[in-house]
Amino acid sequence: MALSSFSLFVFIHIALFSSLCFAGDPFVSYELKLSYITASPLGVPQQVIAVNGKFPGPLMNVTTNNNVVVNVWNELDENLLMTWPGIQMRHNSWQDGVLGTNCPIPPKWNWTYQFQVKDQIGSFYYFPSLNFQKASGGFGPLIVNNRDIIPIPFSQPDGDIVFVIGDWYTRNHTALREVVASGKELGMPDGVLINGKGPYRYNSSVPDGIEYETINVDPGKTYRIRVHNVGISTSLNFRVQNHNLLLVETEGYYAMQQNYTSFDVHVGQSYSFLLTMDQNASSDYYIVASARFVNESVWQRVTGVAILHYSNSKGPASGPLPEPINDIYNPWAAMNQPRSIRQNGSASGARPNPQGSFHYGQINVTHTYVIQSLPPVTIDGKLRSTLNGISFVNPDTPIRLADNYSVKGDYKLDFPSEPLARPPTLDRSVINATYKGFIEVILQNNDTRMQSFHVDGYAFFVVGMDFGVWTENSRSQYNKWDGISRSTIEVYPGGWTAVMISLDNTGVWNMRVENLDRWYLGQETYMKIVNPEENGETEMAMPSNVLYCGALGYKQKAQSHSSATSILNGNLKSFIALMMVLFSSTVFFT
Ligand SMILES: *[C@@H]1O[C@H](CO)[C@@H](O)[C@H](O)[C@H]1NC(C)=O
Ligand SMILES: *[C@@H]1O[C@H](CO)[C@@H](O)[C@H](O)[C@H]1NC(C)=O
Ligand SMILES: *[C@@H]1O[C@H](CO)[C@@H](O)[C@H](O)[C@H]1NC(C)=O
Ligand SMILES: *[C@@H]1O[C@H](CO)[C@@H](O)[C@H](O)[C@H]1NC(C)=O
Ligand SMILES: *[C@@H]1O[C@H](CO)[C@@H](O)[C@H](O)[C@H]1NC(C)=O
Ligand SMILES: *[C@@H]1O[C@H](CO)[C@@H](O)[C@H](O)[C@H]1NC(C)=O
Ligand SMILES: *[C@@H]1O[C@H](CO)[C@@H](O)[C@H](O)[C@H]1NC(C)=O
Ligand SMILES: *[C@@H]1O[C@H](CO)[C@@H](O)[C@H](O)[C@H]1NC(C)=O
Ligand SMILES: *[C@@H]1O[C@H](CO)[C@@H](O)[C@H](O)[C@H]1NC(C)=O
Ligand SMILES: *[C@@H]1O[C@H](CO)[C@@H](O)[C@H](O)[C@H]1NC(C)=O
Ligand SMILES: *[C@@H]1O[C@H](CO)[C@@H](O)[C@H](O)[C@H]1NC(C)=O
Ligand SMILES: CC(=O)N[C@H]1CO[C@H](CO)[C@@H](O)[C@@H]1O
Repeated sequence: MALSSFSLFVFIHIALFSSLCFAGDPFVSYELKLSYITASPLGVPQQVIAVNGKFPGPLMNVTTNNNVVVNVWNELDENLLMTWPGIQMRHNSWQDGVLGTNCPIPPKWNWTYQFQVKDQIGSFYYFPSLNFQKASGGFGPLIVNNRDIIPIPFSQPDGDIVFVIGDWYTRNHTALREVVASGKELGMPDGVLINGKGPYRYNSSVPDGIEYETINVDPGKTYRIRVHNVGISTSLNFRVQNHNLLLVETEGYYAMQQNYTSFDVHVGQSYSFLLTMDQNASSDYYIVASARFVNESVWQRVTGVAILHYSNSKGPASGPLPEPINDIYNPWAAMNQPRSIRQNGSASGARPNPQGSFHYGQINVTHTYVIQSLPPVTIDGKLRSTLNGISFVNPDTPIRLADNYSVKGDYKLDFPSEPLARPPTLDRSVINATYKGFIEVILQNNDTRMQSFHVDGYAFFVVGMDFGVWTENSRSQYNKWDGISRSTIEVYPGGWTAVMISLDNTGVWNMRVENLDRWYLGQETYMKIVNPEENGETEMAMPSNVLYCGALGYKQKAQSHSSATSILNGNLKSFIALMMVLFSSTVFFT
């Protein structure tokens, strides 16, 4: 009793103190505990990573400009970092949760992230970024709602339904990462999960007794469905039998609304669609997420099936699954789908002004980067994957921490602007990007598989996509008017995608191939963006709870979890420290 009221007292003071930095926007708090559970999503018992005992993890449901405080507890037996792709963390890469920005949270420790979802709306997810853990779970959805005063470009839906989909193996993440590290391909997944559950038994090829997802709906209503591909490496075609998917949002930006009968969701991507219950409910309907851009007759088991159940349904779904668009052997036709996604420039985004008021097509490019993926190669006797011939090695000390304490030789600012004519190497090369620059990034996929490319801290404009090798002439086909903004984009094998990024967010930002097997082998780098002028638009200060590691590991104090007394002592110490800070800042400002 005394302890909890004391903790509350401390918490209020922390909130007060923090609000000095965060201009009065509301705080929302979450506790996320990551632990192992045994689950059998495909009928085979296996080790799964749960969040607060749930798989997938709970929804984080926040609103534009909220200050989000997330206390992450690592109850695993290995290091952990939680990352939030698409959340832009303005000037605050300290909270991004990847090895170049944060020291890992050791087993049995907790660490509190604090970030503002400044000027953002949309559908996102969180996941553990280290050690291939995402292959065992630890992920969950994150929604940033619009503020009440900001209109949305469609009628208020009758409900909100999240689909967390992804390929899945019955082997655990330690087994899978050993396969990848030993230089082998993972091979065909064992299935696709929808919200952590296996396929409905649509025919006898599906084993009996698997738990499947059922979505209950009412006839005539329209729901906003949010679809996230949290899988390892498989592109998925998502479709709902007899229903259209009206695309409305890609990773935080409103798209021109268009109907699709099925939609390709690549690894790491998020979309919102409106789904209208306009059928006669003669039966339930299948919801399908099936492997794409593979030999689908061989990969048949890599299919997730859930059930859409109208409250007036007259019986179970039966018969064959709805077909995906039959164009995989004509990839040019398949590429028409991502090319058809356009930004709705007249819709309000997170702010009342229209999303399209920033005319990116008229801004002069300050630098062009051509970033090429190649199939994995052997470097120093180990299989590694590369970008521009460099297989990234994470610095021992996170980059901005190393900068702050003048740690030498931690990383290099020499990531090349185009592929190098030299043998592939392992290196710590980071892009030296220019603050306020406007860059063009060409992603050239010379690997044999579909890849998703992701940038932390930013959304980029997707301006072009085609097959073959990009040349300067390719610019003539760029979309300079209504290219969609987003943070994760597919790059077709044997093709390229061009994006433009306005470098207005200081910090160190991860750029990676989201396909976990390739990322794990080094297909990533960082952009370092520093404002050379101290004009207030600089990075946020390092957080007071920053973890130290690498060359600065000696500075890290042990975290005590032994007894209530030591927690009380810890709180007492931080309370006194906070009072001192409050006191001194009061003195300073008055
Ligand atoms: C999420 O928050 C929004 C706005 O506060 C609310 O309307 C909605 O019901 C919440 N969703 C869930 C699933 O809690
Ligand atoms: C760990 O959790 C405790 C209890 O909620 C909290 O007081 C403490 O600040 C957390 N530690 C870190 C490093 O965030
Ligand atoms: C674009 O947004 C406007 C403003 O909210 C909306 O009225 C319009 O229907 C949207 N257009 C499309 C094609 O989505
Ligand atoms: C993970 O997989 C490995 C290899 O199959 C196995 O030895 C290990 O017991 C598994 N771990 C757990 C906790 O299931
Ligand atoms: C999308 O399809 C639905 C029927 O499922 C229809 O009512 C709606 O008008 C279509 N919208 C557009 C923009 O084509
Ligand atoms: C419901 O619609 C299906 C086609 O979508 C049709 O085959 C069936 O006859 C309809 N059933 C009723 C009861 O109207
Ligand atoms: C898909 O695999 C089957 C079985 O191995 C093979 O017969 C077929 O030719 C393959 N299709 C393509 C397009 O590669
Ligand atoms: C099960 O369904 C799949 C896809 O709809 C089909 O290819 C396969 O032949 C079916 N298998 C059986 C045993 O009916
Ligand atoms: C872009 O560059 C062109 C030619 O180099 C120049 O004339 C123009 O003023 C520049 N535009 C802007 C907005 O800086
Ligand atoms: C990084 O770029 C800045 C200019 O933007 C330049 O002053 C600095 O020397 C560069 N650093 C390195 C190591 O190339
Ligand atoms: C190091 O971090 C502290 C606290 O954030 C800050 O005051 C100081 O300016 C930083 N020093 C450098 C060299 O970045
Ligand atoms: C899959 C792919 O794009 N392969 C290409 C890689 O680049 C060489 C030449 O640079 C092409 O010949 C391959 O077709």
